[in-house]
Amino acid sequence: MARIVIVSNRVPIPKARGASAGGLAVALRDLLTPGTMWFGWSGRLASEPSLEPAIVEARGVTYATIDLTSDDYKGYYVGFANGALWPLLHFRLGLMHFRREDYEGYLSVNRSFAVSLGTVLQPDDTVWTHDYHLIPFGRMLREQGFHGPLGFFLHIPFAPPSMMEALPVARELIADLCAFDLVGFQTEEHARDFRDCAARLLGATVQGEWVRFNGRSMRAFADPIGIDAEAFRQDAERAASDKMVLRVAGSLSGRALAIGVDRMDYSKGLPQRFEALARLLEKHPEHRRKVHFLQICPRSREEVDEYRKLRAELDRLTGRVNGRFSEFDWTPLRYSTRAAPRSQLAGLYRIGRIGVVTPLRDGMNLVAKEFVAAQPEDDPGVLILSKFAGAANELTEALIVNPFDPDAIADAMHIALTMPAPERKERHAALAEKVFRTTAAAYCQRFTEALGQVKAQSVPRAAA
Ligand code: ADQ
Repeated sequence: MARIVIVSNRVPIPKARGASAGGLAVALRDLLTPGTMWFGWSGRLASEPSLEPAIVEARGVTYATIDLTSDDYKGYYVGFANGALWPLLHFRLGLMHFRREDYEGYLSVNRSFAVSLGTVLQPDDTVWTHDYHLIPFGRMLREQGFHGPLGFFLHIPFAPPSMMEALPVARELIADLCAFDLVGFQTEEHARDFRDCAARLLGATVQGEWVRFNGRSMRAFADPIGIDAEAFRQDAERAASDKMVLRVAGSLSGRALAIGVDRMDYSKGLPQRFEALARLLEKHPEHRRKVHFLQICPRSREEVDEYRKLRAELDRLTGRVNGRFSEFDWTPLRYSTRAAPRSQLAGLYRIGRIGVVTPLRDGMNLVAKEFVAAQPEDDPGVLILSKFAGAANELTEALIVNPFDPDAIADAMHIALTMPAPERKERHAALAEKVFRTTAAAYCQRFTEALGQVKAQSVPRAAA
C-alpha cells in the first residue's frame, strides 16, 4: 500500500518534551502504522531557516520536522493563523487582525513546508494535510511537482461567503483549498459554506459535493472527527483508583460536580458559562452548597493579545462569582489553568454529574464526546452542549443550549441537576451509541477511502 504522509503544524513525536500526547495523535492513531511519515514544525525556533528535515523514527513511524525562525512564527502562527483565520472562522470578525506582512509570513512558512517535504516525498505517497495553518500548502506542494493524492482536513469551522469576504485574501485561500483533491470538514454546514464560497467568490462550478475550478475537480465533504471511545472509557474506569481523582471526589462531600474542560480560548464561551453558574445560584438557591463547578482550562496562545485579555476576565469573573456566593465551607467555582493527564481527565469526567460544553462556535468539540464515553452506564451524568459545536449535529440527546444565553445554560444546569435517573440513562445510552460508533478510527477510514476514490475520479475529469 502507498505510504501515508500526515502534515500538520506541530508534530507530536512520542515522548518529545512539550508535544501533546492527545489531540491529533490520538485521532490519527490508526494511521500511525510502520511506514507512515508525519511532517511539520518541530516546535523549536531557530536563528536560521533550514529546509532539511530532522528525522526521528519511533515505533516504525518517521517523524520529520523543521524549525522556524521567530519572525516566521510571528507572521505565520501568531499573526495570520491565530490572529486572522481563527477569529474569522469562529465568527469573531471584531477580533480579526489582518496584516499583509503576516499573510506573507504565512505563505512563506507554507512554502518552506512544501519545499522541505518535497525533498523526502516519494511519487506514490498519499499526503493528508491538517488544519488552517496549512491551507496554501497543497498548491505549493503541487508546484514542487507532486502529483499523488492530496487531502486536507479542517478541524475548525468554516464561514459563509458574506463573512469570508471580510478577509482581504479570501479568494486566494478558497482557490488554495481547491488545489487539494479532497477537503474534509467537521459538518455538512461547514462543507456547504466552503462550496458556496467557491461558487460565489471564485465562480467555480459546484455539483453536489464536487467543485470544479481551474480545469480540475475536487470534493468537499463532511467527515466528523471522533475519539477512541473504548480506550477513553477504560481510562475513566481505571482512574477510579487514581489518587487525584479520589481526592477530588472526596472533596465534594456528596455534592454534585459540574465540569468544564477547555483550552483557554475565547471561542469556548467561558465568561458566559461562569455567568450561567451565577444565574443558576441566583434563580435556584436550592442548589447553593449542593454543587461544585470545576473548570479546567489550560492557558493557550498567550502570545496573542486576546488570550491574555480572556485570562484577566476569567480571573475577575471567578472572584466575582465566588465572592458573591461562597460560604465559609463551600466555594461554587473551582478554576484551574493546569493541564491534566488524559487518564485523570477521564476520571474527573466520570465523577461529573454535568458536563458543561458551551463553546460559542467549535469545529467539533471532543470534550463532549469524551464526557459521554467516560460516564458510568448505570448512573450517568448529563451533557449540556452548545448548539454551535459541530458535535451538536450528532449528540442531539444532550441538553442543547444557546451558549450566548447564560440564563439558558443556567436552566439546563437546573434540569440536569434534577433529572431523574431513567431519563439520564436513556439520554446517555443514545449518546454513547453514537460516540462509540463515530470514532476516530471511523473518521480516518472514511477520509483515506474517500481520498483514494476521489483521486481516481478527479484525474480523468481534470484531463477532460
Ligand atoms: P480544540 O479547540 O483544542 O480542538 P477540543 O475538540 O475540545 O478543542 O479538543 C481539546 C482536547 O484537549 C480534548 O481532547 C481535551 O481532553 C484536551 N484537553 C482540554 N483541556 C485539557 C487539560 N486541562 N488537560 C489535558 N487535556 C486537555 C480543535 C477544534 C475542535 C475539534 C478538534 C479536533 O477547535 O472543534 O473538535 O480540533 O478536530
